[in-house]
Amino acid sequence: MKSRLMKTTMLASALGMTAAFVGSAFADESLQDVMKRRNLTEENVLAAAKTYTPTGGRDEFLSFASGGQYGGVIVFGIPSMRIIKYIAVFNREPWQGFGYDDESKAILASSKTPEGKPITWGDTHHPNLSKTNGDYDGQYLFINDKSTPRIAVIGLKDFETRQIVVNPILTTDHGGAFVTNNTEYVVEASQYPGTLDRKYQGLDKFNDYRGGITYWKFNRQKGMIEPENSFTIELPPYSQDLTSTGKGPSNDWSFTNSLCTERYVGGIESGRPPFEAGCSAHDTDLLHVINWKKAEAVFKAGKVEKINGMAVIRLKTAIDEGLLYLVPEPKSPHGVDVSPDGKYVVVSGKLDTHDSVYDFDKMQKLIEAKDFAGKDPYGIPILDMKKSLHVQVALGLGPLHNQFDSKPCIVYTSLYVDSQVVKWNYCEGKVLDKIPVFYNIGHLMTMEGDTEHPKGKYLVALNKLAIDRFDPVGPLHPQNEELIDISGDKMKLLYDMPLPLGEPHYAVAISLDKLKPLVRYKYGTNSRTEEASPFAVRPGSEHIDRSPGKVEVFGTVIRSHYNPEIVQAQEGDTVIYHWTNAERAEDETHGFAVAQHDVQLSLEPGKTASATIQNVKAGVYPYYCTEFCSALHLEMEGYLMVAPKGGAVAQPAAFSTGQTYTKADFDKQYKENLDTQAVIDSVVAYITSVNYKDFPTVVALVSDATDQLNFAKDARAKADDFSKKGDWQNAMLWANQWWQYQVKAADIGLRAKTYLEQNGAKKVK
Ligand code: CUK
Ligand code: CUA
Repeated sequence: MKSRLMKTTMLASALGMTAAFVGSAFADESLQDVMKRRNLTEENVLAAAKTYTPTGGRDEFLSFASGGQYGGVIVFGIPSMRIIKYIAVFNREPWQGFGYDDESKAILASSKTPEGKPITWGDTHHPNLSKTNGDYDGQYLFINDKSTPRIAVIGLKDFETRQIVVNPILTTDHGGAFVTNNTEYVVEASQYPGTLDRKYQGLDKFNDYRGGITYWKFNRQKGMIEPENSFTIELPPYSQDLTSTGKGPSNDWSFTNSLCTERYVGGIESGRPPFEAGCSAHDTDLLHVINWKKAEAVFKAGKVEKINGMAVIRLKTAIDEGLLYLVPEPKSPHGVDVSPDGKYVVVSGKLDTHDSVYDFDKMQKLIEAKDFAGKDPYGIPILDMKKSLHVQVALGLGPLHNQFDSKPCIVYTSLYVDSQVVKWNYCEGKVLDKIPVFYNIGHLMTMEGDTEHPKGKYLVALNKLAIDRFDPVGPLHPQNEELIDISGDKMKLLYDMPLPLGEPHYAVAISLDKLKPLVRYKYGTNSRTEEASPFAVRPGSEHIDRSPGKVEVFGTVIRSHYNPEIVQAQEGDTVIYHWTNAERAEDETHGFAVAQHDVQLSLEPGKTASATIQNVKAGVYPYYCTEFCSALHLEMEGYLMVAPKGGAVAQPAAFSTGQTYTKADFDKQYKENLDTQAVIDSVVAYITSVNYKDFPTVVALVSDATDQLNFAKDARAKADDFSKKGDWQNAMLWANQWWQYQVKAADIGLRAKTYLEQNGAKKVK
């Protein structure tokens, strides 16, 4: 044991020497020297200082970006632009065990298509946060999958996906996930028209195809969408696009635009002009103006038709009940965004150089007076565009998306073709500033910029192309997310962040102080449902249940062993492992992989997760921990032993290290353990001499160290017992195990001591 410690010390000093040697080239430079050597301007250095976060520092905001084809969500900090987490949603993600443990497999299984097809990816576009009175509350995140019309619910206690609902009547969705002001509904609008019953119907009947907008009822207490309390409004086959929900005076309304009211069907292979030609033929498309509060009442009154189990308000009902209107919008529009005060609806026409600002009050008056400019082919009343508009402002080429500032009347719009962000005043219709971005920006995001109280400060440009911005890595480039300072009159570019996993579309950012994530799970939690797992066991009550054809393991993991470590089975058995991580220490995650099997669990402190292996083949399969959790991580292992059918199950041979221990060996180890205890006692004396109870982080560390010391006490008692019997072999083993627990306790104790010293702990009497 001693030699192992000495080796470590030698290694550390060797590394220290190497680092000093390599670093001497510019370790002594001044700031001016560095600026000169790296060719940095003062502005560069200022930008760096605005984003740099010293070790242990925190961000002001946390951002959730959709991952596009990655199928999940990307979490990064602002202003540091450090990626903090990838959240698996519609995709399998082995690091988090998502789609690998039985608990999350159940979530992915529930997200099959109505026809029963399992899908292991998603095309995520629009994340949105739960809101209370129009502002983010930090409880839940929602996101859509465009490719298979689905909405996912992510809990922000542990940043994990907890539910996926599948839309049974739409072909695709794009105008989701948007959230009403008190998270009553999560909105999902279709994109490409289809048949609501999902049956075949020829393209000659395209005008009979339909779109729809689904209002998924969210139960905040359960943290779940309730499909039985959700409904869809049938819409014409106009290729609905983005949606924005109302605020303040427009609270009860939602707005969904459309990109192909031409209802054009391409067919380039048979000589027809392509979709893009026909779908951009008209100068205007149509914005859907929907009273969802009224629709809810219509749904509750039962004026719906069930299609594939979904309650549908048919078009005719929607028209008769006065909950659906249209207003022309130029031209092949994309972004639609309701202003923070809820009075204006800002629409970007991709093929128009203008943004159009609609006045909600004017539209209401037209609706009340039944002052319509006409009807569409499906009988939906159309409001007059001019009479509905507040102002139109020429911004540049390819306006896409809009986000609001904390300053009144200020909005930012992305210009895809121009590769610019434009800052303008939507009350007065004035352009204020423009900044180039690299390149071809899609969405943009300001802090809490789609709520009733945007926070301003920063803007992130979510650029579609990076081209020459980063170190080349082949034809597939990362995306380029650019951080822009918007606190002054002029926008200032601060930072380029390469994002090399999927393509974010929209992103949302929330003040860090609104989030209250867990440090550890309550002991034995199924993290995917946040409920107590029926498979959790406490240390000391681990067991293996056997029945014909089945071996079920109820085990625990703690540094650095599994209990049980040897599992015997027979060929053809189903083997089920349930592991509970008995650690309480922050960040002490263990993994669980079974060699040559598709099994990889992530076991965070307190979590219970399961893995089922069906029809095991005869063989020797080590299982091991996949997180480097302690000095003896590599020894955190076990064996799944699968005997051939009818073959005998052999027990491990009697213990032998190939060395016979003597009393002298044992006494030597015993003394070392007592010396180690003296070191631990001195650390404990320091900790208890200061006001450690004022530091929750330290309190948690102390409780974990106390656990380890109790385990050490048990091991010491066993060592004592065996030594009394003169069984030096077992006595020595338990003395070693005692020392293992001591080392863990010492490690935690020293971490607590460092924390206290760095955070100004004070002596107590
Ligand atoms: S969309 Cu991709 S840039 Cu799906 Cu909101 Cu506009
Ligand atoms: Cu547990 Cu490595």
